[in-house]
Amino acid sequence: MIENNVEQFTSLIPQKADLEAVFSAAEPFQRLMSYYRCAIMEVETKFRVLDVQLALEGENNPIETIKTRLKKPESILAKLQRRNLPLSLESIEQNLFDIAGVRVICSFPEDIYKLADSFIRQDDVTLIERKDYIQTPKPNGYRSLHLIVETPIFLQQEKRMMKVEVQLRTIAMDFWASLEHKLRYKKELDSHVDYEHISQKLRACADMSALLDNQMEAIRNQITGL
Ligand code: 0O2
Repeated sequence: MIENNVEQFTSLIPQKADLEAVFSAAEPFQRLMSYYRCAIMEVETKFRVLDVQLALEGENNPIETIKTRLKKPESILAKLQRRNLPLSLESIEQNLFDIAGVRVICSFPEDIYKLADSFIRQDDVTLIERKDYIQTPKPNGYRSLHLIVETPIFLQQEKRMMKVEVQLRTIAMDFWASLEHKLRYKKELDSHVDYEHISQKLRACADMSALLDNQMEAIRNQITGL
C-alpha cells in the first residue's frame, strides 16, 4: 500500500532530464512569458477602447472591471504533464492557449455578446475557439463566454502572433465562479462534507444568478426603452 502511494507520488515528480530542459530554458521561458504579458496588454487595451466608445455612444460603460493573469510556471508544467505533452517552449505555444488570460466583467449579458462581436471583428484578431457556457452552462452551473484568439504584438524587429484566452462574464457570473472556485479548493482539504448535496446547492445558486442577470437586464431595457 505504502509502496503504491510512493509510486503514485514519484510519478508526479518531473523526470530529472525534463527539469534540466526546463531550467536550461529559463531565459527563453521568461522571454516567452513577457510576450504573453504584452499580448495581455494589447487585448486589455482593445476592450478598454470598446468600453470608452460604447459610453460615448450614450450607453453606460458596459465593462465593470477587467482582470488579467499570466499562468504560473508550476501550473504550466502541471498542465503539460497532465496532458502528456513535451516540456518545451514550442509545446507551450502550440498546445496551451490559456497562458495569457483576460477576464472582462460586464454589467449585463447582452453587453457580453456586443463586446465579443466587436472584438472578434477587429482585423488583427483571429478567433481560434469560442465556447458559450452562457447559452449552454456547464453541468455544475458555470456560465461565461470563452474566446481563444490570436493577435499580434509588435516587437522591435518583428511581429509575433500570440494566443490569449478571453473570458467574458457578468458580475453575477463572476460572483458565482469565484465562490465556486474557492469552495472547490476547500474540497481538497475537507473529507467530512456531503459534496453531492453541495453540488446541487451550487447549481441552484447558479440558476438564481442567471435569473438575477435576466431580471436586471429586463429592468435596464425597460428604463432605456430597448
Ligand atoms: P485558471 O486559474 O482560472 O486559469 P483547459 O483549461 O483547456 O484545461 P477546458 O475545460 O477546455 O480545459 O477549458 P475551459 O472550459 O475553457 O475552462 C477553462 C477556464 O475557465 C478555467 O481555467 C477557469 O478559469 C474557468 N472555468 C471553467 N470551468 C469552471 C468552473 O466550473 N468553475 C469555475 N470557477 N471556473 C471555471 P483554469 O485553468 O481551471 O483556472
